[in-house]
Amino acid sequence: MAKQTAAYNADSITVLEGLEAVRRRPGMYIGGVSVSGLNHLVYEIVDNSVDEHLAGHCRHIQVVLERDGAVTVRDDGRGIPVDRHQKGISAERVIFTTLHAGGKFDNQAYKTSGGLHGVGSSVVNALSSSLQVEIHKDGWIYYDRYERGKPTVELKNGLLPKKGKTDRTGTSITFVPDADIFEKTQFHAEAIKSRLHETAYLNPGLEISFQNCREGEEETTCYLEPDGIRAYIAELNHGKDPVHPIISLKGKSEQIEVEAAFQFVDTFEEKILGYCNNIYTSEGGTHITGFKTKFTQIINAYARELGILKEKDLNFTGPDTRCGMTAVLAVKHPDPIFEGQTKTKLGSADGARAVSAVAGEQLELFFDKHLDLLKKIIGCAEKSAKIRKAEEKARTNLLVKQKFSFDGNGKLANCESRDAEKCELFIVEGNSAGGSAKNARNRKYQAILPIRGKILNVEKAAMDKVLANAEIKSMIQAFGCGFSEGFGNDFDLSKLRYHKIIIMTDADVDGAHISTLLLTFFYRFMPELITEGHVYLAMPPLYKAVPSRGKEEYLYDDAALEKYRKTHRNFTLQRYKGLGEMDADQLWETTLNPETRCLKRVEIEDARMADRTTAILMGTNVDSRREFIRLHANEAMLDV
Ligand code: TSJ
Repeated sequence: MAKQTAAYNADSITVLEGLEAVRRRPGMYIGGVSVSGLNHLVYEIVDNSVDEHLAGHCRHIQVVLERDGAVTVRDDGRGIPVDRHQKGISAERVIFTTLHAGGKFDNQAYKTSGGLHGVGSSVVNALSSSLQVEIHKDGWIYYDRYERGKPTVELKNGLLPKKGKTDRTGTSITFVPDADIFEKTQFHAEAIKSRLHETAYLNPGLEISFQNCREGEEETTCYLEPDGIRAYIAELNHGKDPVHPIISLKGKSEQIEVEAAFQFVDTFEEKILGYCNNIYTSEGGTHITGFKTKFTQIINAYARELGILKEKDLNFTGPDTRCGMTAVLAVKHPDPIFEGQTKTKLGSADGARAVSAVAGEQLELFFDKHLDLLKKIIGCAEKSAKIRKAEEKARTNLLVKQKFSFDGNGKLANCESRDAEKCELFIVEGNSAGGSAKNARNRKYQAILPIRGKILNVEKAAMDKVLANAEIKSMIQAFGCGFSEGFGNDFDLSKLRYHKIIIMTDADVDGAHISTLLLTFFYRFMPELITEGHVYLAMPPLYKAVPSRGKEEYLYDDAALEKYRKTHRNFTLQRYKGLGEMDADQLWETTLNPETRCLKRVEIEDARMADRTTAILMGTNVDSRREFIRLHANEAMLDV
């Protein structure tokens, strides 16, 4: 009998067709085949162990990046059921070969506990060149193995083979991502660590260890956060000036468990992270709105009661009351509905009622006892309202000006087309390069906005300074979609006039710095621009190689130069120091022409990590920046 025959009954044929569909269109199941999709495989598997923890049976999860490129996830839970399932084969087989609910197009992700387990594990199996399972259960060690989703182990009587005795219980999965599917198969260790830490914050009492065994990266880290989301707030506010000690609350209403922690810091930012059943709800949802509405209501009520708001005064706005707030809101819902483009928006209406009820009751109890603290928080709202009013004035002036001069201050060389989808805006460092770009471009679809030297670092500047900055004003005007920060949200992506915004700077340290400043500005004021994939970096060539015979060639990085050296002997090399050194034809061919140029799209894999890194690198705290640079110095490429 052939080795795999046991797996092929009528059921498993449809099963394998299902997994084949995953392999044909992996993006539909894991979002994409770049590094973030790759990391997603790990999260899918870890989530199963977290479910086992939520069911009350698992205290320790271990994640190991193996030296050979595999990853192992191990837990000390009850072990995946191995008994014969109704289809006559081991339940474990069913879990790894059946497409479960929880795909991108299902209404709900998964239930808190006792519900669906193994969600996504068949997807991981389909996308792995090999996947091994080891289950410790009932005194035995069971094992199974798959290649590209197909079992390679023969069942005996429909049951898994045993490979020895054990005195513990648990599940261990080791898999190798399929190089035929993924662009790269190297997991992003920092992103995985960040995600594991987040999981530890959300599950106090769960210990998650991370081990990197890859050559040159060896490390072991352990995440255990008994203080839960309070400790999470402490991390999020690390390096900032807190206005008061962290406040947290907890309760249950309509079967929904609600937990929240928050702390105001001396910034103008509002940062509220929402979770439902351990899933980060990046698109927000009812739990967030319930919390916000209640919080604003309570602050206004107290402010009136204390006479801080007089009869003639208007209420604080919602954003006023949250100015400087960092909050984490975690709910456990028995049967949540997820909505939105990426199914990361909590839609369940009872979510708002439950959070509002729990937060309302608990906050009143707390503030009644801690008036000093309450006054500090109202102080933040007062400060915000004052700046908002000044702001509104500045904004009206800006909008009036914008109406009368469509193209801003005249530096923008706009394109002829108004078809935003086809239009591109190049933000070019320096007037001289800007001039060449204006001559070189395709006037129909390519607009050029030259900016002078270093723009303002928005991470360090106050709002009114940011809005007064000429470079920033001309960008806001050129994009056409407003901006969002602090007070009110005027940003409207549908008004964006260019679907590609391309940063074009010299390939040197100053150029990199200018790119960073621009990205910081976009990230803080128009994050959708980045998350929706509209921001690009132009890649001007570093060298031009002219061989004694044959065609000249542009080389875009040092790796390309190395390769060129191997295949060519006699050639002269021209190193481009700046965009200004290229004539219009060269600029067109290397950087502007959509047929021949090279662009990098800016992506954010982990918004939480990006946010922290932005604060560290561009903010005012010098010590944490120095520490970050010390830790990451060996990853940097130096310009010499
Ligand atoms: F999904 C998976 F297969 F990929 C996977 C599952 C991966 C890993 C690393 C762990 C797990 C997993 C599953 N850990 N623990 C469990 N537990 C169960 O599946 C389980 C055990 C016992 C019972 C029971 O009712 O006795 C029920 C379940 C769902």
